[in-house]
Amino acid sequence: MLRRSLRLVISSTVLSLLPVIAVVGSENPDFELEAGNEFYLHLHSQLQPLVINQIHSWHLELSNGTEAVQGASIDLIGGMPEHDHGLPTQPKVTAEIRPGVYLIEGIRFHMPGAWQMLFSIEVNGQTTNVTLDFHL
Ligand SMILES: [Cu+2]
Repeated sequence: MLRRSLRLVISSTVLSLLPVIAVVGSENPDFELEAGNEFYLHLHSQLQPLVINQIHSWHLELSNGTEAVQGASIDLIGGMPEHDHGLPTQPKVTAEIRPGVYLIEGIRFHMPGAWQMLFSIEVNGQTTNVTLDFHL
């Protein structure tokens, strides 16, 4: 039985030109991330509560603080740094289902512990990397 304890440690790493930033959590399987005052991410799991071994989708809502950011190209990878392995699947953004809302399909976490997701967001030729750390 997996009880999901949501303790969020969120950090953002911006590889390109933007300053690094971070941190806000919420109580359900939603995650809020901020990258350099430039982007705000709201990640919403379609699987609630978030449990292991179920393939599911997330919605990634991307805004610049005032409006939706449309047409972004988003890649993601995930894994467990402490175990030195990745996700058992290769989730992908498959659609922008509403302006600024991106559908990520194929997410599955196969063990409890500390997970990390790295989002690479390209808008207008600039790439911003944002890291989400959380516990399952
Ligand atoms: Cu592991």
